[in-house]
Amino acid sequence: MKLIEINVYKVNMKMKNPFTTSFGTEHDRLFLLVEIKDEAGISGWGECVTSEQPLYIEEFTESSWIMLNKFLIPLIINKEFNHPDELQEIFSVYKRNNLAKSALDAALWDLYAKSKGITLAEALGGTKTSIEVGISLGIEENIDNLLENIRQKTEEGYKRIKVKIKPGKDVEVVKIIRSHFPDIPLMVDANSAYTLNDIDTLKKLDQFNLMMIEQPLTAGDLIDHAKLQKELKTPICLDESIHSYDDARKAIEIGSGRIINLKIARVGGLSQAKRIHDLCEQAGIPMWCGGMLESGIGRAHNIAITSLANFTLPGDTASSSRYWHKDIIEPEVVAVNGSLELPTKPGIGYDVNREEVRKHTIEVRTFN
Ligand code: OSB
Ligand code: MG
Repeated sequence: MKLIEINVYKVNMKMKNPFTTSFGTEHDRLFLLVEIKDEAGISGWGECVTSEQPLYIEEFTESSWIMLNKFLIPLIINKEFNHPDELQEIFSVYKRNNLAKSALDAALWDLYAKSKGITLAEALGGTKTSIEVGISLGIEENIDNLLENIRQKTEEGYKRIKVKIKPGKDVEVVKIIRSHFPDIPLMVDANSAYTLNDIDTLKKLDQFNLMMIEQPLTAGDLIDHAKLQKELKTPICLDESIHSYDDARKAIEIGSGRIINLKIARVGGLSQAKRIHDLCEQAGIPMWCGGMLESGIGRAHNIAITSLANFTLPGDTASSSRYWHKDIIEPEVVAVNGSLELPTKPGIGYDVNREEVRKHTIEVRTFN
């Protein structure tokens, strides 16, 4: 594959409903898409899942725009590649910026699978033909709204409900949820909002039979997470803490958690995601694929990686209609009764609706 053209699209899409976490509220998604074309005229697509502000991670849409245009794309434009894994060494000259790197990695994986005539899932070594899907619900000011959301999503068949918590909106909220829904598969996500000083509050969550507590402490706090896990019965699931294979290896070694939420972008792309998958499989660490409020393009990559065997827990790959009035892929992603069929067409397996992409695009950069 010779990468003869790369387009970067800055896109703004209005979300159907605002989404609130311990770090803030998102109303719109301002993110990037990358399209890589080879000499055969095939296009591979990837999504840079940044937000406008660096609240979840240090990268943000404008920083990734610069990272891609000024540093990463010049390293690969007009170069020949046999396999997407080859990007790893080339990109390693620049530190971190995993979300930007991942967008190119994902696009090259799509291009690679399309040029081989196989699905992205097959290219990655995935074996499942359908996957189980959970849903992530934001913090609500009004508890009745949250209860109503949970009721609806449970009725739609989602296989796991995740609710966001933060200090002051935790134990009482979960207690009320459990009093209405004693048996649903339920978990919470703190997005790094606590410290070890909150250990008594976090311990109180043990009584609610939660599947896991996601990322209670700050990213990088592997040692404190290990201390906390020793005090909790509920498994800790790591999200923000895992940026690389070595983070996962160290977390597993010292017992920082018992589950990993793998986000392709956060670890720098599919090549790394696959390595971490294999490590977790060997270590007996269950995993699931987390979401970043993606458009259909990012979601398609999430669906493909979830076809690997060790994604044993339901992921965040909910239906397109949960996020968007109209998605930018065709067909849209539809979970039926909490399950999704893997697409069967080559590459990401969904067509990019260029007209919809155009409607949301505010700036494009073309390299050739
Ligand atoms: O922590 O998993 C998270 C969204 C944006 C940033 C971080 C997170 C999330 C979600 C939403 O939980 C998952 C989704 O439905 O895409
Ligand atoms: Mg999370």
